[in-house]
Amino acid sequence: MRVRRRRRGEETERKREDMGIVDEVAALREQTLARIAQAADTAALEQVRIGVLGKAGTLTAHLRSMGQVAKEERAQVGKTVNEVRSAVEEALAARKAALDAAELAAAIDAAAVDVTLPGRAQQMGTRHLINAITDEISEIFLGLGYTVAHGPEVETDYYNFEALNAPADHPSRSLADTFYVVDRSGDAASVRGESDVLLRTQTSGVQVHAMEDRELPIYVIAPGKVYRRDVADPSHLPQFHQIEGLVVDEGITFGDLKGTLDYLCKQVFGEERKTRFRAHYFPFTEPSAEVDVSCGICHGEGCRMCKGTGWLEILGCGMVDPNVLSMSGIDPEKYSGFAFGMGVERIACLKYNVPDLRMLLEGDMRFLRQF
Ligand code: 2NL
Repeated sequence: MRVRRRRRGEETERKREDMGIVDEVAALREQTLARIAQAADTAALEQVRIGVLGKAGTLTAHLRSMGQVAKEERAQVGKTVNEVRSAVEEALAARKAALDAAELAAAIDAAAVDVTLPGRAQQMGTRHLINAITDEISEIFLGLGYTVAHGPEVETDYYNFEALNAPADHPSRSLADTFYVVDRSGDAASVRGESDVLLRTQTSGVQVHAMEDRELPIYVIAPGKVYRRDVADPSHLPQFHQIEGLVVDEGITFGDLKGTLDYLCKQVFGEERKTRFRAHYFPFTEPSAEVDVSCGICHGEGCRMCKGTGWLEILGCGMVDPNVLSMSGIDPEKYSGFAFGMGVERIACLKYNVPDLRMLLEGDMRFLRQF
């Protein structure tokens, strides 16, 4: 702010100074308008406004010093300063409106989604072959009047082995073949495999529960996951799926067993396929048999698929041992029955010529989509 001395004899000098403000303010106007035009964004524009019109602004200083301008010139100088202020305020407002609009447009552009870009394809899953086969076989038995039963995957030794006539020294009961559930105390007997609790090695336990709990006759199948201590290779998995079936009624014969399983094989593999029953041994059935279906590749001639035999082994079966019936409270003099068990992975691989059971566990969509 200029400090004016009011000494006599300096009138002419002062007048010249006062009128100089008009030129200064005019120059400030041009300079400010140019800076406003050049402000690149609203922040830079605000800096120009503060520098000119703020508390310590250059034009504000001129306004404040009006009191020191001589009366005669005050009107003209004041008018000029006010005109410059109006011009600067107008220019600021116009530039701010333009910059606001540009910044909003830029923000909208930056946030825009290009709806014309191609989308990312969603990987769709598909029903697993094991579930498809389980459902297919369940439907076949539902059509014959059976019901479908489920039970726990963690079973007691009694339901998995004892009630099925498996002797205490049967190899399947060993630590090497069955996953025993060690109790949480780390009990020594449990660690030695004398635990009473295990991961079921077959779904037979479900059927033992059915024999204990249900009214006779019984026509039931038990599909589900089972566990065995095997290392995975082309024909073994430590965890797989099984479907067992059990019939207990008056007058059931081996002929009923043969007719039922022959029908099953023709439904699953095709009407032209033949079956054969080979004598076998299971602790829970007597007599017992293994069932083969004629090879679908060579139709019995012998090929790589059937290892030259013309036959593919698909399941085990037999007439329920009378001892098994009586352990579950059923009178073997009045009732007889048959039972069977099959591996779902094995059936799936035989039906679709899959060379390795492990392919069913890999979750490779290129493989799974084929079925
Ligand atoms: C096989 C053979 C079989 C059974 C399972 C069974 C169940 C009860 C009573 C008698 Cl409750 N038997 N089940 C019978 C014969 C064979 O499975 O090779 N499975 C993969």
